[in-house]
Amino acid sequence: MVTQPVPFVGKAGPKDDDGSRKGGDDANFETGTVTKTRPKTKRPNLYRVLLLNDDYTPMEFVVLVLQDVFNKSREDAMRIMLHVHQKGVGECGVYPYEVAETKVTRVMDTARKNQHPLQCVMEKQ
Ligand code: TYC
Repeated sequence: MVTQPVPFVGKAGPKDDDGSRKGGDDANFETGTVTKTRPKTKRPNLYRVLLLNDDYTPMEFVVLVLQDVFNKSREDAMRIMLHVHQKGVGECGVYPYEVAETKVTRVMDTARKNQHPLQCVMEKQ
């Protein structure tokens, strides 16, 4: 685990389940400095995966892709497909970079194999 020293700022910061403050106090008696050490957690950048409308891909194919690649229920898949059909673009989900990239690739690969022009893109949220 990577840790980073953070200035001790009194009664602030996140609590553990038992209500106590996270991390222990690390006193440096040479400098008289008190720091807290906490695990360095990074929130991943998130990406929206979008489907684009076209005039040729069958509705049923789009619904099956949404169920298979994005784990949507039949009802949600139908709703998203109709939204894309009517508005031109729609969100299938929001994921960390590599997950989003894999889903885009799966959609594009299955569309190409079935000779449909369906387009799927990702954008930073
Ligand atoms: N517009 C297509 C049709 O009428 C259906 C469709 C929906 C295509 C969503 C792509 O992302 C899409 N057959």
